[in-house]
Amino acid sequence: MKTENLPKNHPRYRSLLERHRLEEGVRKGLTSLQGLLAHGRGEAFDYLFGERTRSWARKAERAAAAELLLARHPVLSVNGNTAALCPLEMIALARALGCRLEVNLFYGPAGRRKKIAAHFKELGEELLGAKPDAVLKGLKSNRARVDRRGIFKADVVLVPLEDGDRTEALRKAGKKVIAIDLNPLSRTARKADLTVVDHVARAVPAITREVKRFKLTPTAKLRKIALAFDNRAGLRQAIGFLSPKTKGGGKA
Ligand code: PTJ
Repeated sequence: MKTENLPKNHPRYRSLLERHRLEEGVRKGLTSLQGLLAHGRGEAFDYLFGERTRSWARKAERAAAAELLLARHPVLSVNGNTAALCPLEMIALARALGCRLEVNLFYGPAGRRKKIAAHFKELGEELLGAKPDAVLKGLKSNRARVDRRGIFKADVVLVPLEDGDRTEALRKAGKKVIAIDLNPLSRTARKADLTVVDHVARAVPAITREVKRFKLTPTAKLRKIALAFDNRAGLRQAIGFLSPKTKGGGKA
């Protein structure tokens, strides 16, 4: 079915549209098949959260904006799912911050990085990472291959829909990691410095709005906001929200 033929009055229109975008992403060689499975898991969490940005996520998005504005060299990482779901939103955030986007993938084939870079170029943005020229230590996957001008040099990296290994490697390399992950129990969520437990398509524009709102905010105030943020408390809140629903079902 074409995007324009999706029934706009369908109660699950948003979800249909996203699935359609990802399907298109796979067809264009941007998104991996595994990305579809990962999205399914994310959707299940989002369903339980009522498909809206909850209070813990709003706080995390505010703190993420402060961290990104305080950073010397922030970089936003792009994978196959974000390339299909919210490329314009990722570009808008990079422009609000005046920083670069870098494609970084877990799954092959090698040509997918170039396809994602070409997709962003069509949308008016040059991505880093199509021709990686540096290696992030401690990682065996494709994700180790980074750009010297981007993730390699970054002090703060935004990693939407991530696997825990890279989060750990980035932290070991002395970088601050901001993750966007709907699963508050995931290794990424627990390993990141700051975790936004929200749908990436809502989280990225929310962070952009906060960045714009903070543009004239003094550095000292931004530091205060970033320091006051308690990642563990946010994760506990998200897990607690799920607990009555998951524990209530009788004997396992
Ligand atoms: O394009 P690649 O090769 O870099 O691969 C990207 C995926 C996402 C396939 C890869 O990184 C992967 O396998 O990730 P995981 O380990 O499945 O983790 C993805 C996490 O993102 C899971 O915890 C999901 O719950 C979560 N997630 C999925 N969809 C969304 C999401 N979080 C926020 N917004 C979503 N839309």
